[in-house]
Amino acid sequence: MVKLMLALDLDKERALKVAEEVKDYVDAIKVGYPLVLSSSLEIVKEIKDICEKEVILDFKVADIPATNEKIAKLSLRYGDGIIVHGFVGEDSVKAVRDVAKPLNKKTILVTEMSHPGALRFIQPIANELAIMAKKLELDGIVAPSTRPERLRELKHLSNLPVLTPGVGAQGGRLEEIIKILDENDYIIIGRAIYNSEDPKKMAKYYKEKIRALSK
Ligand code: U5P
Repeated sequence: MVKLMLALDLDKERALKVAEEVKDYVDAIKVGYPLVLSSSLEIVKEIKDICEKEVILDFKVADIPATNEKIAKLSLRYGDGIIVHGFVGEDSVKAVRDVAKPLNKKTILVTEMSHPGALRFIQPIANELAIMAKKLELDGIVAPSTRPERLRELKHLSNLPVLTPGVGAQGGRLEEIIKILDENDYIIIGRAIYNSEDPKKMAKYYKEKIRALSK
C-alpha cells in the first residue's frame, strides 16, 4: 500500500500534539524549517519517542559540495533521510549522498516542485533531475501531486520511490495520483490534516482512502 507521510510544519508544541494524535494512521513524518527553526533538531528525537516512525528532514539542501557535506553531517545525526535540491549540480548532491549512504540514511532529490511558481524555472529541468537521481542511485525523488502526468513521468524516469506533496491544501487529488504510485511511494499531506478540526480523524480518513483506492 502507498504510504502516508505527514508534513509537520508547525511549532513544537502543536507538532508533538498532532504527532501523538495521528500516530496510528501515518507511516512517516516529514520535518522542515518551520518546526526545526521554532525548536531544534532534537525535535526529531521527541517525535520518534512518541511514534517511532521514519522521519525525513526536508531541508532542500542547495549549496556547494563542501557546505552540503557539513549540512548533511550535522543534520543526519537525526532522522532517517534528507531532501536535497539538484539544480545546484551533481557534485553537490553527491556530497550529501556520500555522507548519508554509510549512515544508512536516505538522500531524496527534489525534481519538479508542486507550486505554480515551479513551472518557470524548475519544470524545464525536472526530467534531467529525475535522471540524475537514478544515475546517482539515490533513495527517492520528490515530485508533484498537483500535476499527475508530471508525477507519472518523473517516477518513470527516475525509477525510484517517490515522495509526492500537493494533495489537499494545494489542490492535488488523491484519486488522480494513487494509480500512479506503488507501495514504495509516499503521499505527503500537511495542512489538510494538521489544520483540520480533528487531525486524528482526518489522518484516518486519508489512510482509509489510500487503502480503498490502492485495491
Ligand atoms: N513540499 C511541497 N512541494 C514541493 C516540495 C515540498 O509542498 O514541491 C512540502 C511543503 O514544504 C510542505 C509539504 O512541507 O510538502 C506539503 O504540505 P501541505 O501543502 O500538504 O500543507
